Amino acid sequence: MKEALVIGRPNVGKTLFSVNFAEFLGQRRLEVMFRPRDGAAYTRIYPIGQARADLVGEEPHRTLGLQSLVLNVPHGKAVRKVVLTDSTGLTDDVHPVSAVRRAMADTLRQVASAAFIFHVVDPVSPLEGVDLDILRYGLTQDGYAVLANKMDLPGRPEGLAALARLAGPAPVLAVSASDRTGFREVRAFVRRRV
Ligand SMILES: Nc1nc2c(ncn2[C@@H]2O[C@H](COP(=O)(O)OP(=O)(O)OP(=O)(O)O)[C@@H](O)[C@H]2O)c(=O)[nH]1
Ligand SMILES: [Mg+2]
Repeated sequence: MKEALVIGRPNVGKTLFSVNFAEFLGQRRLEVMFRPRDGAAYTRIYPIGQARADLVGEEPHRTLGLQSLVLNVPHGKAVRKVVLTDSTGLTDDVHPVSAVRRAMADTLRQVASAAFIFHVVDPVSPLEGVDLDILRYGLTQDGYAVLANKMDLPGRPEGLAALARLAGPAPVLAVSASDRTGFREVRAFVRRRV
């Protein structure tokens, strides 16, 4: 199965996007595989609302390890399965908590094997630091797209043009993980490449 890695800074909406995009593709419950570094992988099954309540958070670094679920992507009359892997947010500074540092290393390790990279950003501020590093790598990959998230909030649509200029020729998809703006475009992006 091809893997789509959801990557970006903490708190930009990676997890809310992952859960709501799975729901958008028809999932009513989620089987989430947690892949801790120091232990065996394990799976939990969530009704979709419970996944949002348990996995999404207002504090940065709510996600502390790789979390995978299977997406059903329509492809003609068939369905193709893609593993969507949500990850720990990346920061520029060395984080004081070792569990966070290790989880960030897991995120980076996953980059090389991903067929798709969804680089989630909050366009309220210009890209810098680690976001530019991800972008530079992404520009070498066909399955790379920037998801400019939180479009439902003030200030985001205004940042879009500058972001598209900076990221070009990589696609920049304007989305709201919260109200599902742009999800059809994300689905079309995946569908063309599965
Ligand atoms: N209004 C709005 N809020 C959003 C959107 N996406 C995420 N949020 C909120 O932003 C906060 C962070 O969302 P998460 O999905 O947990 O962010 P994350 O990138 O997974 O964060 P970490 O796991 O900590 O790296 C939560 O309070 C979400 O409800 C969006 O598109 N619109
Ligand atoms: Mg998260």
